[in-house]
Amino acid sequence: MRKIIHVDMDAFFAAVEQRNHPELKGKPVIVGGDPDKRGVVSTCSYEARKFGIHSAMASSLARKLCPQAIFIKSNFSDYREVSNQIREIFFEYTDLVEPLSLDEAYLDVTENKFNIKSATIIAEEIRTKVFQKTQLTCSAGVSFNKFLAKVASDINKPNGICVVTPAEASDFINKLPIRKFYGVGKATEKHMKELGIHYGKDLKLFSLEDLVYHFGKSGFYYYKIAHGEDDRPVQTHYERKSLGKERTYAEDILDKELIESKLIEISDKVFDQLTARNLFGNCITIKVKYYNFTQITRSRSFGYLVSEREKLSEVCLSLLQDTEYGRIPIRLLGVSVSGFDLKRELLTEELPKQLYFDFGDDF
Ligand code: TTP
Ligand code: MG
Repeated sequence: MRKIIHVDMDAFFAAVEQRNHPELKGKPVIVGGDPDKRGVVSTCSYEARKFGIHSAMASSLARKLCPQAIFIKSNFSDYREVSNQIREIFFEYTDLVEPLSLDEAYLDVTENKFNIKSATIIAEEIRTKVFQKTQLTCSAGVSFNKFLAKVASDINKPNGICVVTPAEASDFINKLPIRKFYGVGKATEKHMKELGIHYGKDLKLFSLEDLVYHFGKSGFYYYKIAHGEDDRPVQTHYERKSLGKERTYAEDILDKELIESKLIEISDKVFDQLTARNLFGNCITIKVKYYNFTQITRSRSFGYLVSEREKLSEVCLSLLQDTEYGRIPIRLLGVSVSGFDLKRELLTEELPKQLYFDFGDDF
């Protein structure tokens, strides 16, 4: 059985800002978009969370909830520096490190460089070293698979640790509110609650067939995690699955031509980044968020890799035809390309297959 640790920094961007500007300590600090320019909150200090503020909330709403909050622009080079420091600490213990973002990673410490038997001891050592090195706190989850370790790291946040042993797993899952299950977002939570699923124990009552019936492919995942099963290894070489860009505009846009030109702008940026990475994909997705925050995605797949700038923008524009643009004001546009694993030989082959589907929220 594996020994997995999930480490996640506490209020990461905000904590770095409070460390770098001691006058901000103990205060509600919000990192992210300007409330006057329709930005969104990247994260906020725990002092700000007491007011109900959270990541991805409109900054203007955050300011309403807590007028005394201090807004700070993000400083990515500072966050990257800390991120590198904590990764160095992880690598002292194992090479099996899978970073999920700047502030979190999975570690497989089944075998480790100090031959320490207890993953809990390693997690505590890491937390101590992270604090000594960065003056920042983190939280850790320790368990025998990624799913449980990830959920556990959130349980005693901030500056906490939670260990879920094989013997405790079943009870732990029984009591877990379904929103805490990694991968269950707002929409799925609502759907589950309608089915009477509030805690892990309720999810366990559903058969695999039932869950697939209600949730499609994700049903397999929900079934497995409800039973504490997750055999995904800690992946050290993460392969990029998609590349995308999106833009939120200072003012909602209704004008059709303007929207089209904005979309081409994004499409060109994405194309530049793909070219820089020598990547081409066969699936193109656009995302449109309307003024009222409802959002849709439209996708198209090809039997070959799209390798031309004009083709990419042309497909984006044609996908746009299937949205309410020009009728409903738009606040955000996005373009993403995926499906990089088609063989290179297919680069120029023409149209053997065309699929069309709507991803709903899963951009
Ligand atoms: P999280 O680990 O999700 O959040 P956090 O570290 O701020 O707070 P905690 O873990 O204690 O709950 O994300 C890490 C950083 O990623 C966060 O500090 C800012 C950034 N981020 C965004 O920019 N936008 C987002 O929507 C989220 C969730 C995070
Ligand atoms: Mg965090």
